[in-house]
Amino acid sequence: MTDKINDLLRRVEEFDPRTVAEIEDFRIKVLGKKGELTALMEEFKTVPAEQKRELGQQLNRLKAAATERINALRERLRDAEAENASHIEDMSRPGSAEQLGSRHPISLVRNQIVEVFARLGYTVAEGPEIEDDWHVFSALNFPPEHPARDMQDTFFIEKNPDILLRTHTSSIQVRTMERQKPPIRVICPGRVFRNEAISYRAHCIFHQIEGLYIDEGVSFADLKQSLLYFAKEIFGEQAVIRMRPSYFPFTEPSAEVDVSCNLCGGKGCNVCKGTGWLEIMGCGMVDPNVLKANGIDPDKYSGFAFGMGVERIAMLKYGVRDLRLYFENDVRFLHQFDSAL
Ligand code: 2U9
Repeated sequence: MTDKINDLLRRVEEFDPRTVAEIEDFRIKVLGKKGELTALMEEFKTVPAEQKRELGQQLNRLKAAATERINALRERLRDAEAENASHIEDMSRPGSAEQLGSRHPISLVRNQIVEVFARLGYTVAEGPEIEDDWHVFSALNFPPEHPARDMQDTFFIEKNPDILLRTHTSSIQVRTMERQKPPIRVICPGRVFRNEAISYRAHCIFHQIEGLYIDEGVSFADLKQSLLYFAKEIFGEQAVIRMRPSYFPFTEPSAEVDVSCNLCGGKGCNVCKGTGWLEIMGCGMVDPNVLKANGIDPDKYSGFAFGMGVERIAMLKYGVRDLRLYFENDVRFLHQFDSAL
């Protein structure tokens, strides 16, 4: 009987099927109800008691080896057959296109704005989103009772009200002045946080780009010409700008900047609310108090600064009516900007 067991074991080990069906035939022939192993089991019942232990172990080993080999062969062939099947499918079928991602419109516009100022000699600076009172308010000439310092407007860290989420990227310029002597020419993009109700025109998180230029003899005319260049680069050669007097704690004099409405060419439409102008940013000459607070002599140096919301510029450039679309990340919205730039 040992010879029969060894013979079957050898055939199991040498079994080399080409198809899954061949394996199934072999399985039935060896392990099936009328198979060779079942026959050996029957024969085992008739062997003398003193041989039972040894032959029983041999039969168990044979059964385990046959089951294991059949399962392993079946798995290997199934994988191979599945692979072959996919190769012999309709060869003329078009391939499946890779789903390409696209840059977020806010990144596109941010990069474009940064590039415009890079051409004017500005370098990019970045800074922390979690800031302290000095870099966001005090160094920028905000009086102690200014409303921006209020819990209503700014996210403070509860345990330490000196720590807060920056409400503007001006803190980056303050940090630049700590590191660098004039001439300074930096462009500062980043996320900012304000405690505001979310609507079609406001969000508690948005993106700003601010610029700062400090040197001897920097004038308001330099500011005006730089911003006109910016407007033409972003909104087109036909764009013109106008400035309206305004107020910010960190600049004096200060102005709000409008660009001529792209849609109606300045005639007046529903986007520009009949005025022919769209507000794009704020700016001004850096307040001497700010220069002084940051260790720069206001009698020797002067400078200008400007700030804009990237979402707003992107809305005006692409005619997006609801700012919340930028945060929802619906691919049907995002993919429209694939080839926009
Ligand atoms: C320093 C000195 C001056 C940055 C400036 C503005 C005007 C401005 C707003 C536009 C829309 C912010 O996103 S917004 O809400 N910004 O109007 N920002 S001047 O002035 C600075 C910055 C840093 C040291």
